[in-house]
Amino acid sequence: MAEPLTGAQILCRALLEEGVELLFGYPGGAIMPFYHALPEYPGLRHVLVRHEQAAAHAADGYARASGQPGVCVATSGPGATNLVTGIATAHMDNTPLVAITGQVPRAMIGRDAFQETDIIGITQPITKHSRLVEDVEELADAVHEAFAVAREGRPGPVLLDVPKDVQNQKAEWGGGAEGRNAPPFRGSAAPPQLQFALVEAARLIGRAERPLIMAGHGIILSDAYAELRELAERTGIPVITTLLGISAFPESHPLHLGMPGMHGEVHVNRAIQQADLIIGIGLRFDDRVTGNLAAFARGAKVIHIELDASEIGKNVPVTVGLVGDARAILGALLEAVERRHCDAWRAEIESFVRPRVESFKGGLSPEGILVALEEATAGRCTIVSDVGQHQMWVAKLFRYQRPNTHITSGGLGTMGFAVPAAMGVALARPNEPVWAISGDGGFQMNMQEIATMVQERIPVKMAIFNNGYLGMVRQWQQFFHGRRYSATPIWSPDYVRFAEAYGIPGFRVERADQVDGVVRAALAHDGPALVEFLIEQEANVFPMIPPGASLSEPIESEAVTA
Ligand SMILES: Cc1ncc(C[n+]2csc(CCOP(=O)(O)OP(=O)(O)O)c2C)c(N)n1
Repeated sequence: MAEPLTGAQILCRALLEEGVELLFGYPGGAIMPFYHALPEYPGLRHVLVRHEQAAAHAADGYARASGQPGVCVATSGPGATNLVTGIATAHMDNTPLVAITGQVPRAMIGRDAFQETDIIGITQPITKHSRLVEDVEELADAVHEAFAVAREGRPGPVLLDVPKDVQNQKAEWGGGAEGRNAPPFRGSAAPPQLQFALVEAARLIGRAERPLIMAGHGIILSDAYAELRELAERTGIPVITTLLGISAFPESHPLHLGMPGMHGEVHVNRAIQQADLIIGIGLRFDDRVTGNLAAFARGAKVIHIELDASEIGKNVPVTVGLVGDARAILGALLEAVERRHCDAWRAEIESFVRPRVESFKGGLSPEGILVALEEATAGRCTIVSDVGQHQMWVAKLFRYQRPNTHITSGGLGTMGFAVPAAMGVALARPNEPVWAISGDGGFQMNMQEIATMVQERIPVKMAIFNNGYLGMVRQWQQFFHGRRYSATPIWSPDYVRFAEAYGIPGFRVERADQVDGVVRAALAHDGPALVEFLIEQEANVFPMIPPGASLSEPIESEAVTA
């Protein structure tokens, strides 16, 4: 006979049935029954964060690194609203996430009860689905539905709002979520009706003189590395990786070109502008990639491979749209594509390459730091970056060789993401170092999470690129606001003493000759460690496409503002 359980117990069991092992959360009044039940389920490890935003980012990092949905938990009202930035971040970058919030008891909903917010209403535009669980009888199914929706198709966040009295309500446990543990991030195989489009795409690929592949996050989400590589090698077509596509293709490969868009390399953007065919795979051609749309790749036909049909033709006109899972579509496309090469076109692109503009006048350069990191780890690490100038340096200067080893908030551009997300990544990847690289601004947004790392023994290595400014905004002020540095100089605490206060090693690096030793010392420490790099204050990220300009109009040096 089925045993009666409380809603809270049913919630825990349903999570276990979904294969959940890890939750990031923070308790409070409306979620207390759930926290009361939790110790009865030791298979569910709970990581107590210091701010609910960090719970959502940590769950996001865990999901991106493991391929399994991340789970975060918060109480009603302020706990739930603190999750919002993390949920929106996951939504923009298609991370499967299940957020569970406590809600005031059903009878009090709509009465402005203590800590009541309409979190369903708030999160509807930033989730795939948000659901108020109105009765304990619905709870197990609601959990299974949440995981299915978070995983299926284009992944994303789902929120379950569970009133406190539903958590206390009793019901008989029926269990049984058979068949719901579907493998993550997989689409279905290309259906036969795509055949015509595949033939047309293969014909365009065979005939193009200046073709390019633009690989986005979809390659990582669908695990299509091998297929992408095969397509590139069979055709000789150079591969561009977008910010979220970084690490979808080995950077040492002779066909890898680099990153496109606002801070993309000049030769990459020029190649786009001269291309006669762009094969876009698992990307949405967002404005940071295309620059001024009207002037984007005017001479190119576009083949767009995308899981989400609504993306096809949303931003750029598409000649052939192939809707489906990138891996399945590429597999089918490979059957139709013939071997060719693109030697003349590659030589032409090679002639576009410019020497890297270093805006460092002898100070500590990000390039030196990232090279040291690469050497000290032999490339075996995952890097989680925050948002700003350092994010662009981390994207462009580390040579990613292994799949899915670069993690960042690409779509929402959420400062404060790196430190908590890296906790989730480190728990998903216990056998390799995980570095969170932040600016001095973004680091201060979630640096409280060091306490979580210490309490939970999460060995994240944290690097702060300290330039004393909200650097990326300062750069825009320098170029587009006549150097009026309004609200961008930012004070920091003494990070070495700050680390000490948390009982972790802290290092300050001021000169290039200290970099290597400190990086190795931080890596050698068995636990979290903090390294502050004092980089040049007014260094800029080049090249830069001014807002509204086309990819053909890069700013390549300081000369413009001199
Ligand atoms: C939560 C949030 N607030 C504001 C911004 C706008 N913003 C983008 S980059 C940036 C500056 C980042 O400064 P810092 O963290 O010091 O990194 P740096 O650019 O100096 O490398 C700001 C304020 C943002 N992206 N996210």
